[in-house]
Amino acid sequence: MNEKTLVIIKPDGLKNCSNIINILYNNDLKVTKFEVKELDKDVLRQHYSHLLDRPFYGALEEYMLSAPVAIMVVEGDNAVLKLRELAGKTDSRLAKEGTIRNLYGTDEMRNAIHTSDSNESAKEEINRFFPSKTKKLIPNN
Ligand code: IDP
Ligand code: MG
Repeated sequence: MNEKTLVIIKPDGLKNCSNIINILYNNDLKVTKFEVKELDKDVLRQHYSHLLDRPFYGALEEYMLSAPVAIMVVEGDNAVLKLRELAGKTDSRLAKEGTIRNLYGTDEMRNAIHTSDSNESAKEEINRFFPSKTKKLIPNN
């Protein structure tokens, strides 16, 4: 089934962005939206709301705001799960050989890439980072 997922090439991954995109295309996935920008504290707090009370959140925030990131919508058959597999385990040192985190990450925090963990979070994350124009026109009430 064709799916969309949200990928963030993290600050430490950006220098390998073209290699990472090659991996996606070699796995029958394509990039349909792409933006390079610096994140801010507010959007990061939303994105990592499940980690706010963890002791490492401060370090994670510092890392994620340390340099620009590339935010992408990636599409293809089974894209959500495929990306999780291509990314590898959260801790880059434990990620399988050939996965993006194994190739380009360093440890449990600096792991080169974020990918949505379900279809539901993919939808939420895509809306967060690429809000649709029509949505913006609807006034708050
Ligand atoms: P995921 O990115 O594999 O889905 P999550 O548990 O959702 O993993 O964590 C989000 C991000 O927070 C990770 O990708 C990593 O950058 C960071 N992180 C997770 N666990 C730790 C930790 O124990 N120490 C430092 N950073 C962590
Ligand atoms: Mg996660």
